[in-house]
Amino acid sequence: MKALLIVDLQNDFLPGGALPAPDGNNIIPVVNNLMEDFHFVIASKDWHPNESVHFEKWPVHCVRGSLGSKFPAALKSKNIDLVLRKGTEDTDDGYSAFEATNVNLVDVLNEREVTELYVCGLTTEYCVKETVLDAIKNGFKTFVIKNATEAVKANPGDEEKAWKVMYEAGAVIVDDIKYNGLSA
Ligand code: VGL
Ligand code: ZN
Repeated sequence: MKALLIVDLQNDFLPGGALPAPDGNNIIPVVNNLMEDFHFVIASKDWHPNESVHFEKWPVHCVRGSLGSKFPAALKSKNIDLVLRKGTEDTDDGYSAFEATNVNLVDVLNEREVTELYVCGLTTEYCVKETVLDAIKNGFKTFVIKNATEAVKANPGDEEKAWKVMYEAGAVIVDDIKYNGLSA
């Protein structure tokens, strides 16, 4: 069984938001299409308290319940089966979706007999990368859908490095799974 995991596709990571991936809007229609191909769709949300050590590194973003924390209106969010909340404490960054505090993601995936995890979303260098590395560590066959993933581009070179790190850790980078015959 395969599942789609959409990482942090939230207003604050899109143009006009507090910490935008400059080309983030490009992935919304791609993700809308992808969701049709999966029986189990999970989406993580960065869900920070008002004050957090995380905001020593980053502008204030994705404060729980704020407009910036919401899914963009253009995302067909009714197709999401499970929302994960992460970065919920003020103690650390909580980049990885496997650090969700409302559910134990490993348990959920095991219960649903998910063996193949397809990851996409925002942002390549941080939450997508950390989620992918944790997925591999936990033994899931992990794909990253490149044309449904965008970078925040905070530091030059980090985006390329993130793709390399994910690839070298064992992630399979796919471009558009519809055209690779993997979506059946
Ligand atoms: C993220 C920076 C800070 C992300 C979250 O979703 O990639 N990046 N918080
Ligand atoms: Zn954050």
